[in-house]
Amino acid sequence: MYDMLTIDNQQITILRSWVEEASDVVVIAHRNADGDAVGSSLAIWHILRSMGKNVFVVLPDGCPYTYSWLPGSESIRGGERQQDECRGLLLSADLIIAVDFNAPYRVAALQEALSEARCRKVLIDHHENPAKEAFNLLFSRPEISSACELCYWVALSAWGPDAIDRTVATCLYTGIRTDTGGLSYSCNQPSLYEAVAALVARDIDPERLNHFIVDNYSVDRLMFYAFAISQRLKIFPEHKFAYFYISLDDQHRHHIDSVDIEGLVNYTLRLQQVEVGALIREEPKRIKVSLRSKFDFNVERIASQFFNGGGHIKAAGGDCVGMTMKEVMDKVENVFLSQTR
Ligand SMILES: [Mn+2]
Repeated sequence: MYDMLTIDNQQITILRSWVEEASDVVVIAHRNADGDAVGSSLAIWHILRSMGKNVFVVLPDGCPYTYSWLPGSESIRGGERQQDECRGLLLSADLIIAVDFNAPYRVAALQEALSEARCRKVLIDHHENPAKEAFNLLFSRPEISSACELCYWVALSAWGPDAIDRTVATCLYTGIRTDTGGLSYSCNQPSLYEAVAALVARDIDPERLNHFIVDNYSVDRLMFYAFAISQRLKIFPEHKFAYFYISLDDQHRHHIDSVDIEGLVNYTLRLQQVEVGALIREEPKRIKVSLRSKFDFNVERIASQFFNGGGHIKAAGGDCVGMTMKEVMDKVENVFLSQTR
């Protein structure tokens, strides 16, 4: 027997009719887009385009170069230079579909336009604690691996298997692959493997895709990781905790940008003694804190309680504004060295 993911039928009926009635649709995902954000927004874009919709993907800071090989990525709007265009698209849309984020603040500079837009807004997401008041229809499933997996089940329920062609499957597989670290976390639900099997059956060549998704480091990025691991990692074995701290200067000296730092935090969990890891990263206007955990420690709670953020039980993040790197390091140490596990 297959373990399909059940999606509420009434909600699917509403989604189908709203899409049918709309002609201009905007699909939007969070700032610092990752594979799941790019994959899920492009998948929805391809599906709606096939239906003849006038549809745009808007990402607050554009498509990260690491996913510029995904089909349709060249059409993505976003970034500093296209901000006015993105605002205009949001404000004049008939329907907005938000994927892979749970609250308007996660689209940064586009938050106001997203909130001000008067059209119907649909959320398809897997983060904890969605801002229910900001959306008219919510497919919110925190137990699901990725927005891409959820989009698969929603699209299958709404438009049937034919809506998911090889191109859509490529986008969806990419997000599932990245958000589960290659099926190594958020991977306890049988429905995940059903979705992956169905996508692989669309002839997507996962081996080849994995090279694009994973084996894409620049030399600078690899050398930066070597530097970070040898010079910017603090380990507290007695507290089962470790963290990286990366300044803007570190980033400039190694010629890397924020996309290149994604994933560094996961190296903390590679340590046998470590059960919770963090990455503190300086950005021009804030200091970002990313958190990861093994087993049952809830970093989502820590992110929302101490760092104005949120996310998932085992992967979450937030930030500190108006604090120095040293102050954030002290705060992180205070928070985690006092937690019992
Ligand atoms: Mn995601």
